[in-house]
Amino acid sequence: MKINGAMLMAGWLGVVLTPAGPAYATPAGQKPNIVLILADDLGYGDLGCYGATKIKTPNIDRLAAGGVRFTQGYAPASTCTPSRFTLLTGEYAWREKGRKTSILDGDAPLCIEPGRLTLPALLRQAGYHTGIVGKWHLGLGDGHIPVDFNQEIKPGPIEVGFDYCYIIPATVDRVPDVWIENHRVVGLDPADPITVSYATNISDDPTGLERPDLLKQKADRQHSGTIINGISRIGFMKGGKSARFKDEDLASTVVAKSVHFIEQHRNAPFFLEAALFEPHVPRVAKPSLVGTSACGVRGDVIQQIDWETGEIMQALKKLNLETNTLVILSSDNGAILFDGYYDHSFEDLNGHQPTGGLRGWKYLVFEGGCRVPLIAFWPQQIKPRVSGQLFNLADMLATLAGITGQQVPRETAPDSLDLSRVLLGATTNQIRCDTVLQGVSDTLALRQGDWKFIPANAIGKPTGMGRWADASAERFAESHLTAPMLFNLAVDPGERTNLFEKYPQKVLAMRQQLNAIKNGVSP
Ligand code: NG6
Ligand code: CA
Repeated sequence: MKINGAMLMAGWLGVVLTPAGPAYATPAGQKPNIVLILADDLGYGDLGCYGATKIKTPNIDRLAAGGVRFTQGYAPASTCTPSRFTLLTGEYAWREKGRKTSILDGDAPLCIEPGRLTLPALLRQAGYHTGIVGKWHLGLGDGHIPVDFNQEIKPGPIEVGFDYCYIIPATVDRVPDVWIENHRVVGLDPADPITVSYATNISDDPTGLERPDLLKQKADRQHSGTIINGISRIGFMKGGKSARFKDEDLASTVVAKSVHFIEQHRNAPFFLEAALFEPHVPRVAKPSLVGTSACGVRGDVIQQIDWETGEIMQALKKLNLETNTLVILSSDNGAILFDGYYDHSFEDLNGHQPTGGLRGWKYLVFEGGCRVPLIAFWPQQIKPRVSGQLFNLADMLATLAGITGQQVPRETAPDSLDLSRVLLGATTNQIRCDTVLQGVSDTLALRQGDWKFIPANAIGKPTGMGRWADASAERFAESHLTAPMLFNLAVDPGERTNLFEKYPQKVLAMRQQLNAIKNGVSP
């Protein structure tokens, strides 16, 4: 199918959702609650159920053992903003023109058009209460004037389908370091207004460069802006002192707000996205979890993910909702060790393999950047199993539409496939055969069956590379390839043997398929 702009527009505005076939109803005729736990930079090898031994994740392992654990789950992109954009819209982020969906700063405008059909909007139309707690990173405000954190902040999550939000604007390493509940910064004193800048130092507080002695973690230049809670951030922030969060408290706040949302909506179907902050930098565990893993702070904060998951499951159980709640756990992109703060994550690895031996890291189109843990647990409908079927988080929208008995016009979510039958174990066929993966600087790769094709990138310095100046040499070298790559993942999951010279026809066919998808033909 050829998708053009007009069809996409029609999909956004005139959204017609036809109830389709029976939804997967409970005996009481209720739709399942849906909880999506999305970690930030969690790697394919970071959980016990995916082979980790130095990090203990018993709560998540229980979900995997009692549900379906995917071995071929993908984040649509190897960085947060495009990955989350695709998750919520069912459209590959690279289709959007104008760099609206590259990694966003905390004062960037909203990158999802209000009124567009999104995952939460779809579920809201199906009668769900929809909420998001945690990381947002999809921009705020309409971009006409710079977002003012002292006023009503919109459009944002509420305008694109969530009934409730308790979020931080971007990343924990970016200003402003505050919580926003619906349209307002939480705990803001009007006498101490917030100003944010990514260009000039407007703050009265010292920066990391000025006062390295105040820092809990040393940082690279990019992360050496305003010091907040002993951690220097990207960007500069003035005011809002009473509203600033403490990194040590983030996980407990996510749990408290998530549990509260669940309790409030116990009698109606709800959709909760718990967008966790870990193990993204800066890595700071809550005091009771410091030093609990066998591989340093990165291991501790992954165990914190497990604690958060356990608390959410406990809340569901207490309310007797566990059997009829579909809990999905995944990550927005693959793992990274050094990402701006010298927190010893590399030195403390102790044999742990964050990507489970896959090649590359976050930012790259290699498997280590995009392949992520993906688990779905729903005792009432999902039988325990391990699945090797391809699943891209782009598919979540059409899949949850399928589960809640709705049809989404293909133009509305052009890259989202309804994999509800895959999720529920009703078929063992591969329904998704191709998937496009996006790296930093607009690099794309194609996975097709067992094959992976990575075109040669433009030679030279990809845009934005200056920002990685302090990062590892490996990341720099691997992000601008001068020759195409072709791997057979069935025999070479680590993407070590480049077969592009051996199989020129395959390269040609995959190049054509990637171009066809780029030009609008959905797989
Ligand atoms: C990058 C930051 C990195 C991280 C990332 C976003 C630099 C050098 N690096 O720009 O630390 O914040 O953005 O990560 O600035 S993500 O998971 O939200 O995409
Ligand atoms: Ca991320």
